[in-house]
Amino acid sequence: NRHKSCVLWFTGYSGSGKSTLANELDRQLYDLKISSYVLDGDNIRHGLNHDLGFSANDRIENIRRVGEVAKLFVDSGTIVMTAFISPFQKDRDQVRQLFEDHEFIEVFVDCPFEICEQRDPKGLYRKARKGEIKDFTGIDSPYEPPLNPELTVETEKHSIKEAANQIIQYLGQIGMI
Ligand code: GGZ
Repeated sequence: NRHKSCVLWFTGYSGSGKSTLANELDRQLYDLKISSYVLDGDNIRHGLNHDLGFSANDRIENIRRVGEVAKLFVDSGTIVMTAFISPFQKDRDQVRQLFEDHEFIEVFVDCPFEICEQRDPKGLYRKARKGEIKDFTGIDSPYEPPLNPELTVETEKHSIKEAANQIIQYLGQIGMI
């Protein structure tokens, strides 16, 4: 299939559904015979960025490197999805600068903080509340919601399939796929 390439830059709290959504989209794009790839903590923080933690400076460097890697994927003709909290607007804006206007699609995975904390899929919020993890996003480390995202998906109100469909529809509308 002929398609352009871009980065879908997901941002949102831990537990908001970024990785789940990115992986669902990856599957749907595969069915459409479109080459895609997911960058997330599993393949980046355990490898390339294993030297980085969760201080503000380490998060800044994490996002900077992910942006550069995402650019390589876009250059290779892939639709790349990044699933990182990416809590700071300034850093997301700096990554945006690496791309052509149509290539960078900021997707706000919007889920109320209280719901993310209730979901607590990995028990990390509980640990953070007990003080066993520090600098936890939304507890003792800030999250800046996007000011002007291309897309917002509400994962409290919609299923992952519905949110993925919304994004596929958007990619169709802008002529990306
Ligand atoms: C936030 C943390 C922290 C702290 C470990 N704060 O739900 P998860 O587990 O899989 O997603 C979270 C992930 C966040 O890493 P990112 O690379 O996305 O963060 S950033 O973009 O801010 O650099 C969570 C886990 O790592 N985790 N400690 N202190 N999340």
